[in-house]
Amino acid sequence: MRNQPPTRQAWTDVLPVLACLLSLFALVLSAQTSAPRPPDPTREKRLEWFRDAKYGLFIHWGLYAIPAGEWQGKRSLGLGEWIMNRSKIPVREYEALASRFNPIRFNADEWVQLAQDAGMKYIVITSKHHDGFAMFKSKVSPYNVVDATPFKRDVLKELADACAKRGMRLGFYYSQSQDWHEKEGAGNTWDFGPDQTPDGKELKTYDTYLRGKAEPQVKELLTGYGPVALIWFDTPRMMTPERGQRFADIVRTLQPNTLIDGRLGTEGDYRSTGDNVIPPEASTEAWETPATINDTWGFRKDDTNWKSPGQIAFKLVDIVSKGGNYLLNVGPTAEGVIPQPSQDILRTVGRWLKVNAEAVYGAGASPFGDEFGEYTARGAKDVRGQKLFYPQTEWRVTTRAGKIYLTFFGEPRAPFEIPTRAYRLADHARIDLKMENGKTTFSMERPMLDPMATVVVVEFEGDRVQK
Ligand code: FHN
Repeated sequence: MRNQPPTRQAWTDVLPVLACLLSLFALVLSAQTSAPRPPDPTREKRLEWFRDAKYGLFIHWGLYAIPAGEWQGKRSLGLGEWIMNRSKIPVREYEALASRFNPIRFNADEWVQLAQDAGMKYIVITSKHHDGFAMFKSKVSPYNVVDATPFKRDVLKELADACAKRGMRLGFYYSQSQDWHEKEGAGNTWDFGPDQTPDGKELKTYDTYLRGKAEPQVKELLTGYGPVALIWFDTPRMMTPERGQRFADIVRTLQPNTLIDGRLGTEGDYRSTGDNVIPPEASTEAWETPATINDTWGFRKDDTNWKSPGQIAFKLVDIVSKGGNYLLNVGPTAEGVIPQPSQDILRTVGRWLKVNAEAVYGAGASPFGDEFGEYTARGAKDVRGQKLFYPQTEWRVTTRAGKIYLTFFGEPRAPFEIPTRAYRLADHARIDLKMENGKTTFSMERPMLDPMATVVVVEFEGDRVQK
């Protein structure tokens, strides 16, 4: 079907069976990932806004923004927020960064405004990353932004207020398992030795940390900042289902509508893919790809490997056409500024989204799938033993009742076969159709109206055309 969606007759035939196709996709995917979940109407209700939102802003911000990828004059490789681990910085030295944290240019309203300009529908910020430092006022540990820094302002509170004022949903990233500041938390092997023996026997009294810091801090997040859209747990090391359940119970008890991501260690509300991983196929299960705009999450001064607006727009539509959400990250500086290139990229995509919103927010997944690409016919596998997938990136399909959106990222090479009544979403210009060999086709006007991505809308029930 490459470059050839079904003809008009075929579409009317195909549409009633789309639901079947989608459930087939879901079956295939769930067979590959996890067992299908039993239907849960309460979870589905909680997920309603999330399924419509599609696009969120991830913010990784903490003390690591100060060294910004360099420790004692030496470049520290890896992710900016992992510097304490990568450079094996002792707790006593790393925590001294707190006395230098004074991001006087932080302005919560501006951050929320950026997310809105970018067309993002929710924000998720690191409330505590693996370094153990809380970006909120915590009674549980003085190692927090109010009690340990000259800044003395509760970053999360300011952001929560700005979000409430502007109608933006706010969620909190919380590293429940790794806490390199705490003797009994997971991950700090350079100060406190290994977490476990090679055969898995725990060497730390991990539950002391969980019950003494992580669980009470999650309670603080759920009681002091208004409605919390979601808690984004991460890297569930040593998180048995029982331990995970304790967090889930806290969330469900304090804020039953708060979503739990897929990295708690017990079942959450939706599936989180690997970092920057976009699955090759669609799924009806709710899912989200967390992704970097350059190569790091926390700010690194040497990372300028920005993805272009075109790449971001493609990934967003690709994800939406597979039924998922895109949580795209920025890493603010130690002064509290979101790097200008990140802002420019996000706003450029935001301008595209303003005119093409209909194809994205609340849109359904592709009923087809051929356009995603294909697995290698020779059965070659990658290093993880997964079958190699060759993605196609020319166009994607999203849907809404009575409409199919064909988003083109390049000029289609051959005339594109479609049913009649098609128009460009950005300016509602009718698409000229041709009859060729008994098929209705169109050729994209060249150059494309928007070279980044041009959306063609096909309305398949004639009477409903609103042009
Ligand atoms: O270790 C973290 C990493 O620093 C970052 O927070 C990402 C975001 O998805 N999560 C972990 C790695 O998967």
